[in-house]
Amino acid sequence: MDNLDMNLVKEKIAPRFRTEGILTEAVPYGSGHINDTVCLTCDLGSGKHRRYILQRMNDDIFKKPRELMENIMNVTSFLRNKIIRNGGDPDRETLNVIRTVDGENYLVDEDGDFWRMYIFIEDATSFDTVEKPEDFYNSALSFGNFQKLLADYPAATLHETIPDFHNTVKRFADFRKAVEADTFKRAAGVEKEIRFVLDREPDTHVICDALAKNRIPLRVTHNDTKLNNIMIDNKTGKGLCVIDLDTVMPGSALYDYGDSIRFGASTGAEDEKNLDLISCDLKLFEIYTKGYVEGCGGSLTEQEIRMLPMGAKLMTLECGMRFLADYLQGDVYFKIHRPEHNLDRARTQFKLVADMESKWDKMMSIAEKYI
Ligand code: ADP
Ligand code: GN1
Ligand code: MG
Repeated sequence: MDNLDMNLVKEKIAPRFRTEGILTEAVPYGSGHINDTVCLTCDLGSGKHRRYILQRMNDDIFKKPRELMENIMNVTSFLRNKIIRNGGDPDRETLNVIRTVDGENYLVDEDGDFWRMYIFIEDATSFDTVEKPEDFYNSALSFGNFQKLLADYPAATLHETIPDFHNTVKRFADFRKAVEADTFKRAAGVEKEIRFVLDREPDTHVICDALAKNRIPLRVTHNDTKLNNIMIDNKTGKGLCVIDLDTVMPGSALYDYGDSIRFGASTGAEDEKNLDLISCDLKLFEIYTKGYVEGCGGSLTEQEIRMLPMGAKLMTLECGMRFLADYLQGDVYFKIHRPEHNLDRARTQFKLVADMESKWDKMMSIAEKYI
C-alpha cells in the first residue's frame, strides 16, 4: 500500500463519515504494523474538540472487509451490552464504529481502498513498552476479562479473518517455503536465524496437538494482545478498552497470554538492535500470569495454566518466524521503517525464545502457582 496522503484524507475521505464539527487536523497516528491509522480532530466550537480514529484497512492482509467489519460490529455490540449491564461506559470501554454518511460501517474509495472510523478513546494511553509493572498487570486483567466477556459469544458466527493465524505448524511450513524460495537472496545472510527456527520444528506442534486432542479448549480470543492494543485509563491506571479487533477469532487462551508475554515481558523493544538488552523478565512474566489468570475469572483449565509458558514460547517463536519470513520475502507484510527492520525484529524474538528456554523450569513453577 502506498503512503497515506493527509490531503486526500481531509478532503476526500473524512467528509464521507458522520463526524461532528469542522475537521481541523489529520495526523498519522500510533505504531501498529498493519493498518494505516490517522487521528482526526474536529472543532465543535466554544473551544471544544472531538477526535476520531480513521483507518485505511490493510487490504493485502484483509481480503474480505465486509466480513471483517461484520465481526467488529457484532463483537463490539455484544461487548457493549455486557458493559452496560455491568454498569460501565460503553463509549470508552469498547470500540465504537462511526458510520459513513451512507450509513455503511466502512467506506470503499475510488481507488478501491477500505476505510473505517472509530470514536477516539480520550484520556487513555496505549503503551509501546511497559513503563510501570502495574500497567502490565492491569493489561493482563483486561485481556483476561475480555476473554471472559466473550466466553458465551456465538463463535460459529465469527468469520475467520486470517485463517490459521496462530497455527504454528502452518506458520512453520510457510516459513520453510520462504527459505526455500529465497526470492530476495537474503537467506545466506541469515543462516543462523534460519537454523534456530528449523531446530525447533517439534515445538510447533505442541499447542495445535493439544487443541486437536481437546486437551485444551477452543475459545473466542483476541489473537493480537500486545500491549499497544489496549488503552490504559490515564486517571485510574486500569485497562480501559481492548482495541485492534481485526483478529478476534476462535483460538486458544495460550495465544492471547503468550503474545502479551512476548511483547510486554521483554526487557527491550520488539525491534531493539542490541540483543544484550533483550531477555524475558521473570517478574513481569509472573505479574502478567497472575493478572491474566485472575482476569479470566477462574475459567482457565488446569491444563491451560500448565501450558502458559509454552504459549509464551510458541507465540514468540511464531512471531520471529513471521518477521524472518517477511524479511526473506521482501518485507511485504509488516510495515518497516528501516532496511532490515524485520530482521531486527526476528532476532529479538529468537533471543527471547532462547532466554525462555534457559529459564524454563522457573517459568513452569511460576505458572503452576496459579493453578
Ligand atoms: P494496527 O492493526 O495497525 O496495529 P490498531 O487498530 O492497533 O492498528 O491502531 C493503531 C494504534 O492507534 C493503536 O495502537 C492505538 O495507539 C491507536 N488507536 C486505535 N484505535 C484507537 C481508539 N479508538 N482511540 C484511541 N487510540 C486508538
Ligand atoms: C501485528 O496490528 P499490530 O501491529 O497490533 C500483527 C500481529 C503481530 C504484531 C507484531 C494482523 O500487530 O500478529 O504479533 O504485529 N497483526 C496482524 O508486533 O498480523
Ligand atoms: Mg495494533
